[in-house]
Amino acid sequence: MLDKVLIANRGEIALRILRACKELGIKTVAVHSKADRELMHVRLADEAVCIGPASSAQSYLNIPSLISAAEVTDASAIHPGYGFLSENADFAEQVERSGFTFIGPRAETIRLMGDKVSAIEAMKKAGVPTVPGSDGPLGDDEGELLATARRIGYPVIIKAAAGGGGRGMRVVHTEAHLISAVTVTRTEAHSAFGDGTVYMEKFLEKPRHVEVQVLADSQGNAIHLYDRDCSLQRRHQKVLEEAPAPGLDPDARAKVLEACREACVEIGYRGAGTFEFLYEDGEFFFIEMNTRVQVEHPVTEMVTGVDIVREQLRIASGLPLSIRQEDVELNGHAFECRINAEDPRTFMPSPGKVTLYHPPGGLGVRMDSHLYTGYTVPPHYDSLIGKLITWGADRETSLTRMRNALDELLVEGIKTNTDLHKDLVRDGYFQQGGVNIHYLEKKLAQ
Ligand code: MV4
Repeated sequence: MLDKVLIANRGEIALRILRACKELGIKTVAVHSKADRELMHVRLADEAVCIGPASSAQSYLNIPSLISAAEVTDASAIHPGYGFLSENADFAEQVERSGFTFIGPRAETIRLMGDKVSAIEAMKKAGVPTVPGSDGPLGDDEGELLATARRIGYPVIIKAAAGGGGRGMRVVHTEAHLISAVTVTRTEAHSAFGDGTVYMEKFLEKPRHVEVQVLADSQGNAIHLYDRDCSLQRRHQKVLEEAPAPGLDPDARAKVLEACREACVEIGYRGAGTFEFLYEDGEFFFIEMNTRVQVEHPVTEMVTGVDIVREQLRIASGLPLSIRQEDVELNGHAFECRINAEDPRTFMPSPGKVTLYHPPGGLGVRMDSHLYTGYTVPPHYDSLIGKLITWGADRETSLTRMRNALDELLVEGIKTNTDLHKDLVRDGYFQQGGVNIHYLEKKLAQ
């Protein structure tokens, strides 16, 4: 087992990783910016190193600082968490070249999935269903572009290969707008990502966002941990997630879960990963793969009993997965509400001092948060201050627990989106299950 892990992140996920390390008897190093001295995991870690000023670019994204911190503390591995450098192949490579273990997939796998065109190609080859689209990157020939779009059928969407997570996309409804859309998306992609490669897909108008959690060890074993529905989002930021995804077509679901598992084996995947799909009219369409632990991983943990961060640490230690696919049992239903420090009307970040923090409790209630009364939420980072997760034997029980837990949650001194969640968990359409990716923004517009 790894001896000492440096946690290259902050906030709730740093605390989540610290807890998993402690359970496994792994020593911990917290790294923090000057603005993050008061973080809960910094207090709880065996060692703490200040890695730079408040700005992320000079601290949590500063590769030389992080590697120096690993050197001075003699850490054996680095856990990147989510966001920041978690999907940066160069970082993974430099960590490994400096003699540390990167807790995640191989750098080449991160690179393969970071390029959406190569990710789709790899998945197609491995038998994962993809969106009808261009076979690879788009060229410059206008006649070919028009022919490709005509074959796919309008509407189509032009996406940047280096994009993902909603960045660098453009929907085209008619032939008249195709060429300019390709040109503009290409130019934007070039300036935003330094890579003007673009591709084309059929634009699905009312899909759900359904994703599949996987784990793979370095012995060539891979398992899936079923699915999550993350359709409730605003501006590509997920708001409320659940596991399993409700009301999926059973046959299509069984096939896609097994296809994801097999794809992991085929591409030699290692670590935790997520296959992102659009789900429409009973069909799954792969769009992207995430090579990190995700914010919403707890809902999967609650319905499978598998500790995903613990498995990441075991895999990085060279140990096999602690569970076989036949032994993964889906049990009950879980929801996660992302609690953000933000203005409920404008969604602008609302940092400041927390004058009272009272987390909810009880059976089937989990609060993953670094908050405490007296903590000051700094203005420099993401506004996520906690994740409220509930479990129940069925969806309705889990949702009832979430309603009650939200009523118990007290965060005073700063503005939060708790009222939005209280409204959502009482929304009739949401209660039925299976709303599409546009539902929340439509509801908010009313
Ligand atoms: C799409 C799509 C419809 N058709 N691709 C946005 C984020 C990025 N991961 C992919 N996205 C989309 N790709 C095709 N072919 C609609 C979206 C999309 C979306 C997807 C998932 C969750 C929320 C979304 C919100 C708007 C658009």
